[in-house]
Amino acid sequence: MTISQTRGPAGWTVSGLLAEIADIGRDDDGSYSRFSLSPEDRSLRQWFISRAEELGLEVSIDPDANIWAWWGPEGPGAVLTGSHLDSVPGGGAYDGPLGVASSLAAVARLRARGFRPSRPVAVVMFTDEEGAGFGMPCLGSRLAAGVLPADRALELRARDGAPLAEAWQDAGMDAGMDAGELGPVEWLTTARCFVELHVEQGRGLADLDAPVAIASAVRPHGRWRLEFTGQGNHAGTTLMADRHDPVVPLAATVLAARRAATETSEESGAVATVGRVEVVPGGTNVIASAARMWLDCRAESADVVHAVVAQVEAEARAAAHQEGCGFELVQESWTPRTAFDPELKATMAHVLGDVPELSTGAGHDAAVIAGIMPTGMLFVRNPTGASHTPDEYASPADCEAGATALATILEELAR
Ligand code: HGY
Ligand code: MN
Ligand code: MN
Repeated sequence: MTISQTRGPAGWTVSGLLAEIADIGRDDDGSYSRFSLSPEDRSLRQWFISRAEELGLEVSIDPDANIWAWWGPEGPGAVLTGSHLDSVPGGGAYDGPLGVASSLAAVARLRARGFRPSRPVAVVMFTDEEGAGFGMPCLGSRLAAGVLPADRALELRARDGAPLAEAWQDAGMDAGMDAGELGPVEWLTTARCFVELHVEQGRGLADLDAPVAIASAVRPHGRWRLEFTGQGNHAGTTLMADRHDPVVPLAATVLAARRAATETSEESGAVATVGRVEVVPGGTNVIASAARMWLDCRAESADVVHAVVAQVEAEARAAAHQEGCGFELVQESWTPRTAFDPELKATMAHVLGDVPELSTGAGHDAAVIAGIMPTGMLFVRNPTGASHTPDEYASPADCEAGATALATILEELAR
């Protein structure tokens, strides 16, 4: 069955594909919450599998719950493309899905024009790139690349507290996902390369007035959990002098993070964010017994990230001590600075002609996969420059320009 019998190449527009999933996981404010292996994510996974099969691709799910759609037999020397479908809480419509939809549209174009790859091509949908499902960003790609040990992954819990293995069990996806087999995907090290298309998460292309860019590098970044423990008590009967309120050092630490990054951000590009806070037990009339916050810190250089985090940790420890509270800092994830493969970048630049090159402060599965094979990225213009918010946007014309560029690159790499 050729694709033209089902919907023809025109039916495989990026906007058309994105429109098919537009209602999945959409919140009232138009943002998206699609956490890995949640019911919303399972609907997205089914969508991806059905579209890939409609394209005549052979679908398999690896033990890390990544889904691979093969054009040609699974085998060595494969050209890989794809991205993720999961989102942050309140995220946008394009971060991840644009890459997956563009990969499907690019393969549809190549098939429609009769291209026959001389090597296997696969489109991948990676598990929990945002880490909003199980607390580890790029969970699926880190496991598949062998940079996250299976036993560390098995310690992770879903948002509802369920152990990861249980969530795998309950996901009810087709055979292949087995938490008991979590770990490196052997054939991955034999692949030729990986190219990920992604909506730009900044205004670089808008300012350059260009639809597509090639990525040069991903800046180093990491996540730390800071736990403050105190003395829970009654809000009305506990004198101020008798309190050990963990929310107080937490609040001081949020301000310390802001200060530490701002002090150096001009020259170092340092950014520090506290976007998630938990107070236990969380009663209006209850002095908390514990409070935890997550720090996301990034900069041009890893040294600066570590210096900012060290300063925040010192101030957190001092504030906790002053309030008679306990304190612990745990690093939850780290991605070193990733410069994409120069040769692959040159090939991409050669086939695309003169497109700009941009680095990014956003993390991607591509930054993980770059550790085990030549990897490149394509960015598509986002005129708002906003991301991880419903304001994230890419015009239909730019989406098509991205898919065309990706198809050209895949044809060159797989010829
Ligand atoms: O956090 C990031 O930079 C990416 O969106 N996961
Ligand atoms: Mn993201
Ligand atoms: Mn992303």
